[in-house]
Amino acid sequence: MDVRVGVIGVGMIGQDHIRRITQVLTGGSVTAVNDVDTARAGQVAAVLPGVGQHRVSVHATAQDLIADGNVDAVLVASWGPAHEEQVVAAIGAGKPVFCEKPLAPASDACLRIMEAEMAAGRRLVQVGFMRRYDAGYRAMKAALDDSGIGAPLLMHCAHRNPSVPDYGFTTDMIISDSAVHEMDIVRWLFGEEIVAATVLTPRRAGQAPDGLQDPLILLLEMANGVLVDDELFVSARYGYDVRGEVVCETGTVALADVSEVTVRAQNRYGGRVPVDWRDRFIRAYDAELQEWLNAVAAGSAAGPSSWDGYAAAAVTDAALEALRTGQRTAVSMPERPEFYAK
Ligand code: NAD
Ligand code: ISE
Repeated sequence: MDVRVGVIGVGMIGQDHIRRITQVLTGGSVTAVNDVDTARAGQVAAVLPGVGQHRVSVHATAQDLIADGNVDAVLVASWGPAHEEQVVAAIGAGKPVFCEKPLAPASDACLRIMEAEMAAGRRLVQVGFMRRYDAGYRAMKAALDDSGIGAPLLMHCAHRNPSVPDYGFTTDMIISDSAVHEMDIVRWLFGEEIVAATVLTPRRAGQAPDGLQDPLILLLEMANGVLVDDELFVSARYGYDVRGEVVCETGTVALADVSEVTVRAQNRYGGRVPVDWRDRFIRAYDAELQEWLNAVAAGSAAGPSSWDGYAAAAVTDAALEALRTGQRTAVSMPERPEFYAK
């Protein structure tokens, strides 16, 4: 039988995940939705197939959805500050939960999620760090693990969005919502924790929305000495562009451009720049959610854990402090609990 999924938050990514569960992946069906925007929840549910005679339920609260007997597992795609309460409630009900990143915008909330999960006695949470499933980053990790080009020394990253959503996207969110992807992917690529963060504020782009300090440069220091520079530019206009190049002792490894073809004509050549994150990481989202459905069906857990969500949030805390003070800020983190052993 399919895993019956209840989706909390049916905005951009909630709807995209519903599309993939319903039309692309195997082994899952959406049986219930909830959103604080009840009209939106109703519109989304109205066009879903449901399961057999059972129409998709629209719940007034996240708690009602989690308690629904037709929901085996919960997908949280609401705004970051709402994640803690919803994930902890799903854990309390003993239901596996896929939570979009960030697990929570600050580390104390992530710690409470970990405590709830450890008290439940088994892993129930997968965090939506989809870059770990991207073919480019996987090939980059394989090249690094192969060690044919020596030890990694530094990494250059760029994370450019064409624009920000029209609800109040803040400078802090460039760190907690956007840079959190690089915080996770470098932990995964290098198998090391991040120990310090510094934030630099270059000249501000004229087209940046009022009050937004855009772009930013984030410097991350890894425990093994690797230094990561991350350019974050969320109103870059021209497209969605995620770049990465690792410099090792005797070679480099970089993400390739992702255009399917390049066209040469009239003494020029060019390719396609992705429109947005849905476009750029479409296969990675498919892969992460298929792995989640498979794990739920098997009664196991996979993918990025609450510890990974927590570790990224601890770096976020340090980076936000660095943004406020202009100072290099150490990351404060306890030992990784045995429960989350690698
Ligand atoms: P969005 O604003 O388009 O959608 C969020 C939806 O959640 C809205 O419909 C809103 O009404 C609803 N919502 C807010 N608080 C709620 C609550 N307490 N209970 C129920 N519903 C609530 O935002 P989005 O872009 O879809 O982002 C949602 C989450 O997904 C965020 O955590 C974001 O960081 C994450 N996200 C991840 C990726 C990725 O690449 N992995 C991409 C985009 C967004
Ligand atoms: C968004 O929430 C995402 O997660 C996207 O992947 C990222 O590129 C964007 O900057 C975030 O706002």
